[in-house]
Amino acid sequence: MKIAIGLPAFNEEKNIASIILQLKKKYELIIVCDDGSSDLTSAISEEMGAVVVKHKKNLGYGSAIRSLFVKARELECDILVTFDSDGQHNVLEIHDVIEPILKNKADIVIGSRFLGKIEGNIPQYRKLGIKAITNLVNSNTEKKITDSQSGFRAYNKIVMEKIVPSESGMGVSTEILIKANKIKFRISEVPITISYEGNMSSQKTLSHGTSVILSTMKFISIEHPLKFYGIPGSIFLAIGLFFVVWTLQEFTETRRIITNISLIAIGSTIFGMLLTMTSILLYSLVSVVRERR
Ligand SMILES: Nc1nc2c(ncn2[C@@H]2O[C@H](COP(=O)(O)OP(=O)(O)O)[C@@H](O)[C@H]2O)c(=O)[nH]1
Ligand SMILES: [Mg+2]
Repeated sequence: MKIAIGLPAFNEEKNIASIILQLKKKYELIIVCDDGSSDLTSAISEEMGAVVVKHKKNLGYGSAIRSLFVKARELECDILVTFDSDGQHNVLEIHDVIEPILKNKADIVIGSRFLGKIEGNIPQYRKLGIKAITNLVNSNTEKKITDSQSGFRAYNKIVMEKIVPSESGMGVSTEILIKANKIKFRISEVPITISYEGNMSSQKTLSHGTSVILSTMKFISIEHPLKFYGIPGSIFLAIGLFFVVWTLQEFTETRRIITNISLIAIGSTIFGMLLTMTSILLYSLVSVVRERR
């Protein structure tokens, strides 16, 4: 089994050397994706014997994951482990994360922070955000998981061949899970410890969170357009219809049109029609695209 450890890295000159040093003791192949860092991240990584994929500009975490997939495939790896390069993960736990794949019990393994131990303080809002996103993902996948946002994961060869990540940002983590669910890949979780000691967590939590939620909704809406747009569409149409009938009834009785009620009738009907049309259009579009693949 050829195992690659893939490190997405953006300006990690402070941490990357010690991580590669620890990794090198156990794993031969380390792939670093330097995502347009302005510091010595790639120089240090090359010096320490890692394979380095460089992006000229900062393209985002998802683009880095994609480049790691491409490189690992090119090097014909059997397993790719993605591992954060900021020192929050524990090298000794890679063993646990790849084990289900080695035993052929899973295709994707997620190292879950919520099954394991959290060292230091994970900000509360952040925890809530991760849980909310995970619930959103779970509502659309068969396998229920606890940590959809963990960057510590292992993928087997078939996953690397079948899934091409397209999200450039942090949304990639949910994108992969939603796509994996569709192809019926086996996903399992193992506990990992995560360190929030020191200032290791990124500052951009709110914009990260929003972009992850938006991209998750995008993938879910593409997977289930009828459910996602069709059901709300029908609800608005039903409400619209109810108010239309009400308006007409009032009109026949009093010969007057009550503005509020008729406005709700019109608004809700139009909105319902838009949503219903969106669901049908998207459904047909997705079917056509699928047939062509
Ligand atoms: N390629 C790439 N990696 C990034 C970017 N931002 C963060 N990372 C890496 O992704 C990993 C996790 O990022 P981090 O900001 O620590 O997320 P957190 O652990 O969820 O707070 C680290 O290894 C970072 O170096 C980015 O813009 N591009
Ligand atoms: Mg981090």
